[in-house]
Amino acid sequence: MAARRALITGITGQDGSYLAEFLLQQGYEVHGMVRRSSTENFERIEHLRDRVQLHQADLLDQLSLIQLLRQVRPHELYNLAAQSFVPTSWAQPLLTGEFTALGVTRLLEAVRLVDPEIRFFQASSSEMFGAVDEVPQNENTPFRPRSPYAVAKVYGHFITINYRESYGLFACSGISFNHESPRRGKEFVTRKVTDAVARIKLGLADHVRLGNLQARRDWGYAGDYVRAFWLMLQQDQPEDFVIATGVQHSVQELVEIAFDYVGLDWRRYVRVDPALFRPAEVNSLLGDASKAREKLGWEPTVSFEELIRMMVDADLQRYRGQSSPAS
Ligand code: NAP
Ligand code: F7E
Repeated sequence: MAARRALITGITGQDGSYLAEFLLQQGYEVHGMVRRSSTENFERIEHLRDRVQLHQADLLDQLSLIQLLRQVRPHELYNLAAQSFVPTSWAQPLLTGEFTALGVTRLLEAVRLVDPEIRFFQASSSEMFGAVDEVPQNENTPFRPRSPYAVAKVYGHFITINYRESYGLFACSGISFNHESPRRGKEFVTRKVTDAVARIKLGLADHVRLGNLQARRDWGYAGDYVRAFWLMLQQDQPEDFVIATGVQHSVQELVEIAFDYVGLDWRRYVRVDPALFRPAEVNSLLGDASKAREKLGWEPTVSFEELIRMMVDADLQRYRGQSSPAS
């Protein structure tokens, strides 16, 4: 039987690289959409380069998306591409809206035009819950977004549901809480901390500047989350799911665990910088993934402590020049 074809937008990002690995293990023919840049940015998928097929297109360019779908004719399409860093969304709100909100409609329009049988996954975000009304948050919790990023994701979420309801597309939205890994971008707080811990431990830095240490998040492991994305597209009916661990920590607890792990007292190295506080903060997020557990049989496998230690170890190895290509 011919292999199923999957197309991933955002394949060069953290989740895209894990999803590509996972789908290859499942026997898929994996295609990835990449945008043109003056230098290639394929670090996270370098170890997969001979097993995935990459195609240039851009979420800003409708025709490029249509042509891409015509060329690949995927059975499953995972939309992971976005401007995903919350602080940048205040500096570039319009661009964030173009990528993260309207980009979803452009892809859905391409699906509708080229092949409405394509199963579509949209990477929605717990940031949509924002200033939360209830704890923990589930699929029915109202959205009170607090950043241009979160507002754009709310649009992406509802346009996905709208195309399901209007045109009968198999379109699903996965509302993921924060998920991290050694491949997380260094601007996000977990990786910023584990990278700094490694540099401080090795004598390459003497402090790290952070913002709000009191913010609380439900942090999981990216490798677990991409499995849930896939499971959502294997169901009989398209539905939306919260993906979360159900365990919450503060940024300060993250810092304590990471510094403790290498035997350092965080208070000597962490400086709180008011410039890193956000214009509107999301103080606390905690997910209820009961529906994913029950209907998808999905469970996270990596605890927060294991995740942070995994990331510190990978950053130490990287600075010692011992990193493996897939770390
Ligand atoms: P990421 O590491 O920032 O990756 C984003 C990807 O989007 C990159 O491959 C990037 O390509 C691509 N991209 C950005 N703009 C594009 C454009 N105009 N055209 C084509 N590609 C473009 O993000 P991630 O952490 O893997 O997250 C994946 C998705 O899940 C994102 O939509 C994010 O908003 C969402 N999400 C993430 C989390 C989380 O905790 N990680 C939680 C909830 C939702 P370049 O390499 O060229 O920059
Ligand atoms: O911030 C606080 C910051 O940037 C987490 C994205 O993947 O998850 C991510 O968004 C918390 C915030 O992630 C620093 O104020 C303190 O409260 O790691 P982050 P995020 O904003 O939660 C969601 C689910 C997504 O969808 C997004 O795409 O940590 N914090 N000090 C800091 N954050 C950063 N970045 N840097 C600091 O120095």
